[in-house]
Amino acid sequence: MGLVQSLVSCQPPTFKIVMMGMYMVGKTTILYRLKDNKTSSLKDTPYTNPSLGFNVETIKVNKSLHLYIWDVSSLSAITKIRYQIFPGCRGIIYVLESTILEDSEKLTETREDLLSIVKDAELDGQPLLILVNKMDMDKSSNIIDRITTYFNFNEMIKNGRAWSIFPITATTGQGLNEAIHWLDNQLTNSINGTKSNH
Ligand SMILES: Nc1nc2c(ncn2[C@@H]2O[C@H](COP(=O)(O)OP(=O)(O)OP(=O)(O)O)[C@@H](O)[C@H]2O)c(=O)[nH]1
Ligand SMILES: [Mg+2]
Repeated sequence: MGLVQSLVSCQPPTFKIVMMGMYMVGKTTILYRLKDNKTSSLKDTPYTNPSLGFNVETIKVNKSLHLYIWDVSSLSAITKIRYQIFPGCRGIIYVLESTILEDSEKLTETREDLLSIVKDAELDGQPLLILVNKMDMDKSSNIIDRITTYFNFNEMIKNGRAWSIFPITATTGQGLNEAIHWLDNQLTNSINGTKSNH
């Protein structure tokens, strides 16, 4: 729903968001955790299968903002079909695992994937929320700093794009509210015409 239609219908604006990341990092778990909005409840862990295409859900963040999140299968990066859904997107969620620094193959693939996303003209300037998922599996300290340093996000994400990185555990919902709150702020600022960085 566009902004003008939202104002006319008194419905909150709904922003199309694309969520991407390598295979099995937890994208679909995040989507259904957000949809159910059941945080800190281990027994309600969403059940997922490897996604073949897209999963799409409307997430009612609050009374003034809804997100229409496209969970894009990692396979779609290989088949290039994900580019078809980029038009009209207003924000990006990129998911990594807390254990990524231990997997050199995934590190290389992730760097290439992220670079292609930040260079994509259709997604130019859109806020980028980086989620480091599976924090329950993290055995090290300062993993967010170490991942940020490894990828050199400050250098990689240029052109004044707002970005931020949050630790989460999708199975429990830990950290998700804070992360989505950051995205909510970016999108609300874009409606109000103000711009903030991370
Ligand atoms: N330990 C742990 N496991 C998780 C977490 N989030 C997701 N998982 C598990 O990781 C596996 C993959 O999760 P999915 O949500 O299907 O991952 P995906 O990124 O959608 O995978 P593709 O659709 O194949 O790209 C599942 O077994 C999840 O239960 C988490 O925070 N901690
Ligand atoms: Mg999936």
